Amino acid sequence: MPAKCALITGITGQDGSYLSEFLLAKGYEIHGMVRRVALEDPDHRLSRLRDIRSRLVLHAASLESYASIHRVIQDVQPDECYHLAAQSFVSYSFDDEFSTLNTNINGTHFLLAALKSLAPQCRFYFAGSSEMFGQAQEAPQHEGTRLHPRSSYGISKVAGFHLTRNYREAYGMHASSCILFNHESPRRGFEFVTRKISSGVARILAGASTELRLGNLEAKRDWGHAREYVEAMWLMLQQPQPDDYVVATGECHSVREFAELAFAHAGLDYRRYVKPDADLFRPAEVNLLKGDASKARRVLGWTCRTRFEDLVREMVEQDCRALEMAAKVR
Ligand code: G4F
Repeated sequence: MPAKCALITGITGQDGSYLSEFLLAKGYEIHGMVRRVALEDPDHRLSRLRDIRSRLVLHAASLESYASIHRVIQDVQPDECYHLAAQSFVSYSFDDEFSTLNTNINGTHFLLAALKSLAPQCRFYFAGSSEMFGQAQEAPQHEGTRLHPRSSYGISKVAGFHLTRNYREAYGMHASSCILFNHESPRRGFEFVTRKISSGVARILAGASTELRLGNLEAKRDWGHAREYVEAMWLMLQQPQPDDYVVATGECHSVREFAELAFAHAGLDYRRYVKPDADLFRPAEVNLLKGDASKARRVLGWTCRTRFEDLVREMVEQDCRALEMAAKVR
């Protein structure tokens, strides 16, 4: 049987790199859509793919250009398409609502429309987000919880979620969405709070920094390990019927707890180093996200395995190691 062919948007990111490794191990032929600048600056922009770069086929395209997406889909003719690319930093979406909405909504729409006309049998995955729940009326949140996004990022994900469902219902496409709660790893971007904290601890331990400025310490998130979340993406596309699934750990912790554990792991008291910074608060905060992944467990057989404490430790250790400080980590 010929290898299945997967197209991944956002392949250069945390999830894209884990998903690529997972699919390569399953014998997939993998194509990735990347921005042209990434191909011109591979050391920096393709760093997460360094070890597997020679086994991937990368295509230059932009989420803002239907023509470029159309060309890639025509050339690749994928069996499965994993749409991970987005402007994904919630804070930035307050600074530039227009580009967040344009890129995220149009990108998803362009992909769905191109697949519908060029590869209608292709199975499509959309990376939805728990930010779609926003100001949720209940906890834990599940597939039926009312959506109340609190940022243009959240709104763009709601639009992508509805577009995906509509292509499924209107055109019979195998199009599914995951509602992913926060998922982290040592490959997380430095702008997100978990990596900001783990790398901040490493810098303080190395003497390269004396403090860490953070915004809302009381926000609570459901943090899992990204390596496990990409398994759910694949499982969804192996189902006979397309559908939507929450993927989460079901546990939630505050930013303060994350910081306390991360500093404690390095033998430090976070209260000495973490400085509150009002400028880092968001105009509209999502206070508590906690997911109910029972449908994913029941239908997909998906489970999360990494405990919160182990996730924090792994991130701190990797960042310390990167600064050659591993020996000092307890
Ligand atoms: O790490 P964050 O920036 O992630 P956020 O906003 O929850 O979004 C992430 O998870 C979503 C899934 O739920 C994804 F869809 C999205 O793409 C992204 O991956 O912030 C987490 C919390 C927030 O409440 C924020 O206000 O941490 C709080 N926080 C406090 N101080 C901070 C900081 N966040 C950041 N980035 N930087 C701070 O200094």
